[in-house]
Amino acid sequence: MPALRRIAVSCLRLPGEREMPREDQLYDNLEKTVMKKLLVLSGALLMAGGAGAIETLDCDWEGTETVLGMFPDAGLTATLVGDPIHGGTQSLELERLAASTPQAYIGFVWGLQDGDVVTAGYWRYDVSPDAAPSTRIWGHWNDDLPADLTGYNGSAGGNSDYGTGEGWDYTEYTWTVVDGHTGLGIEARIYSNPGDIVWIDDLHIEAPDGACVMVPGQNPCVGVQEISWSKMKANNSH
Ligand SMILES: [Ca+2]
Repeated sequence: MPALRRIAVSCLRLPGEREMPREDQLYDNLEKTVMKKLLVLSGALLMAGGAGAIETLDCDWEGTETVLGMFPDAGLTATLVGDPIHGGTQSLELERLAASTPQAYIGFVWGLQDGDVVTAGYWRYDVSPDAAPSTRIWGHWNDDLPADLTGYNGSAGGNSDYGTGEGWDYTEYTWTVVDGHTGLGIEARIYSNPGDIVWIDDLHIEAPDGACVMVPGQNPCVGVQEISWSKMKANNSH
């Protein structure tokens, strides 16, 4: 039990008591070598952790922006209201106008690659258990982001749960990027009939470090917001 013996000797020896015996010196050197290797290993693990880091962006609808777009055009109305609210003083009210399921675009993430993981969720207010109105979080691929907010490269799936219908509940979904897609559009869908109204609040998005995330009123990717807004307006005008 050399390690135990080493510790015992170390604890018993007083400073300046005597020269360290040769055997103890060997153990001491070995200890230092092991510690150095552990430090290098932990540094490597930290760097690996850094590569897997995430960035987050939230939208609480406390400003003036509502949604980033929609499908189909004029398929819904999006309004900031003071009741009901999950947090702050405003939430987003979505009213379904279209017969086919309208999708409010509430977030965009781009700069993605295969294997990347994006998680998004929001609070929804629903007081009709097992019946419409309801909202679900869904996603679609848009590989033309950020230039074209209306781009569509297929459904990315979403959370099929309609919620409990007993007030506020949090719904979320995690997408894993496949098939070379580079951008994801995050939607709030409204079910099931024209005139149905739902409320959502406190959107939270988690994306891989280095990806760009955009929500209503916020686009930290410098210089992109104006291009995107003007492009969206151009697309919505025809
Ligand atoms: Ca709010």
